[in-house]
Amino acid sequence: MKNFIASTTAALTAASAALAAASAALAPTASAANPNSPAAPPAPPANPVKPNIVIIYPDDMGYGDLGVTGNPDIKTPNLDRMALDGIRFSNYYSPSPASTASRYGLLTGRYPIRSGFRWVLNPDSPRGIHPKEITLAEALKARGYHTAIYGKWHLGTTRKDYLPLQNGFDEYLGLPYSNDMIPPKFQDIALMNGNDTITMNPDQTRLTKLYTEKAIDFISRHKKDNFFVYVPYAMPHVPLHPGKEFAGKSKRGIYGDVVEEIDWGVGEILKALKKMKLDKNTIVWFMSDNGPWVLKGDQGGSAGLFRDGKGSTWEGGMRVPCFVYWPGHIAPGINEDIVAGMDVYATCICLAGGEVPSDRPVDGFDLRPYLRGESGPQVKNDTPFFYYGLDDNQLMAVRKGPWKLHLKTYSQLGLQYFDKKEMLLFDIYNDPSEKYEVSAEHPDIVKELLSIYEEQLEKVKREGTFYQ
Ligand SMILES: [Ca+2]
Repeated sequence: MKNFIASTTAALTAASAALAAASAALAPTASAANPNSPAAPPAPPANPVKPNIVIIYPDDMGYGDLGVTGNPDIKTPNLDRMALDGIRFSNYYSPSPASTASRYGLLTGRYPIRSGFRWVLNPDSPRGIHPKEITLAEALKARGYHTAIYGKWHLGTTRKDYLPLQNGFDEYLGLPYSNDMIPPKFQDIALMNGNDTITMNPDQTRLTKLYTEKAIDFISRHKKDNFFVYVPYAMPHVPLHPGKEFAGKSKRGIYGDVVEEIDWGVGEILKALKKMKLDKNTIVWFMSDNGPWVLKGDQGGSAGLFRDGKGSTWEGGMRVPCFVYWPGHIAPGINEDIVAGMDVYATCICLAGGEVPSDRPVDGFDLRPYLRGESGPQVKNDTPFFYYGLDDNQLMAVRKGPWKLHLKTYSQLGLQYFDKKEMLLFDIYNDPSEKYEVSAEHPDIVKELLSIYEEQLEKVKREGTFYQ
């Protein structure tokens, strides 16, 4: 298979200048907010139309990898503050337990089964994001936003059509797929600028800082206009390469070093927004693309109290940190309702004053009521969440309210839980760790969820993909 990137003329550009303009690491600071404060925040005003939008999307960060989500050793003061001063969605699901499919869900608002390609694209995979998809960047561009992505793309590389500039982004700089798809197992990896290659096999210790600085530079160039910046950091996906200011600093070893550097990057972006007086007109989202690579031992993250990790549709594969920050415009607190990456798509389009595409199935919901402090099943019409996994986006499980029914399971760790029993029911609110299998006690719930599962299989098959 022809590789578009490998065939692109290497055009060495001024990326090194961006690298050189490094700023000092933020010193860890105590959280400004008290999580136990009983005082109810004043009701925020209605969400104004057209805020700037920033989405920060690290790779393979687990639910349990941050101070605010219970990690005792990794210092994340900026993310902790963002979570406590913003909304923390404690029942947020990534669209998939794997990278490509997760990014597809985030950027199209659609379950990854609709993509027409497998869940993880290799550098030579013939398919990529279909030109008929309306990405979040395209939808926002149509509303007058300047758009940029700095980081991991992973939605196709073998045709120019698949790359970010042809999918709504004005600017791109980054590795176009996972940072472990490198020699000797894979061919050389490109650091791309737009459609061109800057260099091959870049020094990965510079990536987190580079992406952060590019994002801030883009914001500063568009501070008088609306902008959308998407920062899918390459890490903490292995191989782990902390910048030199962070290497060897964390108690949690090299994994902690890279997470602490990402925390620094988030802090720099928030600080820059404030300095440019854009913080009250910019909504910032932070989510991981999927659960941690627990099989990597101390080089992988922690899913906290959730079972298993990335690749699996156990909670550890898809329940990840999700914070949204927008001072003065959202009601800070914890929201326990079920939300997912596809909802971020719909919400951002609505915030921009646009309309979610109606000529295709879109699975995301507009979460603006949650941003205003509302909650409850009415916001999403009590819609079930579907867990798509394994290597061709199979429907594995369904959740509605507290109940989750697994029809198929897979373990990253190769473990066979519950004696290979096929249908497993859990009460996720009471049993978030999926320890107590209760299908025998609730045959009526099993029946209801099984029927929802079968309906979804049929519906999605009927609706098809742009590749059919
Ligand atoms: Ca990932």
